[in-house]
Amino acid sequence: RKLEADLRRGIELEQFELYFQPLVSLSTRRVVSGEALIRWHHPERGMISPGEFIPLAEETGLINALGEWALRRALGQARDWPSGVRVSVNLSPVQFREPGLPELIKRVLEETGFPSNRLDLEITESVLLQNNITNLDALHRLRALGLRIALDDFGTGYSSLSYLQRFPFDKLKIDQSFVRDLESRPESVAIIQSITNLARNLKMATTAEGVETLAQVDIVTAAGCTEAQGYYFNRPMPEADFRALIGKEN
Ligand code: G
Ligand code: G
Ligand code: MN
Ligand code: NA
Repeated sequence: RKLEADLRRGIELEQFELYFQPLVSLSTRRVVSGEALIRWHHPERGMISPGEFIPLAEETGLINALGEWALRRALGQARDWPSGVRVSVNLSPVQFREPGLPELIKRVLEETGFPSNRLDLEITESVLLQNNITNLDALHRLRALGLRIALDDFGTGYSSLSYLQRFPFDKLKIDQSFVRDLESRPESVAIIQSITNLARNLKMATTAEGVETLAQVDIVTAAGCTEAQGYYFNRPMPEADFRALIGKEN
């Protein structure tokens, strides 16, 4: 397959770039973190979004090399940000199958000199899907490095609540599907309020994802979400732009 060969070569040649999307505190309205979102500058096809190549990278195992590149790059860039701004990095469930993942992350933290207490790792529920003791152990070992763990796309998987019983996440990222129709569906408002109450009682922060309108900002703020992310505030942007944005605030 052409795309697979391209991807392999793209990783060797480092044809990737990280964009960053701000996570904004709903109490201070300041940027509290940047989520690293990978982009591929394909030599023939131009910029390709991760939705098109992350699944292939996962099928082929190339996500391990790509994920390591993204982590190293994100930490290297975020090292120069003001110390009040964290960085959020997505981890694929496939990366969790590697027994050496916690060691790898520890090594990248050491090599980049990035303080682990400013790193959030975003994982999805599928990591815990098989009630896999190894994954649970990996999560505990990651947490022991001093970083925080956020559960991404919360509410879209199955039996989400059992995960919260098994592992103390630091944050829930409420999936954008619940935010999208907040203005038209009272059920979504009730769901977001309930997730936020649950999170507060379990001492977890919450990020409302995919916030696009002021009305949505007001609803998720009233519901008690701690942070929001979405086009209303900012689209994902090149690191230089992100740096300029946080530089103005700090
Ligand atoms: O940036 P965009 O909106 O196209 O992102 C699409 C998806 O790709 C999101 O689900 C996001 O979590 C995922 N993604 C972006 N960057 C990375 C990355 O570095 N690693 C992994 N595993 N997923 C990523
Ligand atoms: O799975 P994850 O939550 O990491 O994916 C984030 C994805 O959501 C990225 O592809 C990002 O570009 C996209 N995104 C971020 N904010 C918004 C938004 O306000 N509206 C929409 N439609 N997509 C968004
Ligand atoms: Mn994410
Ligand atoms: Na998400």
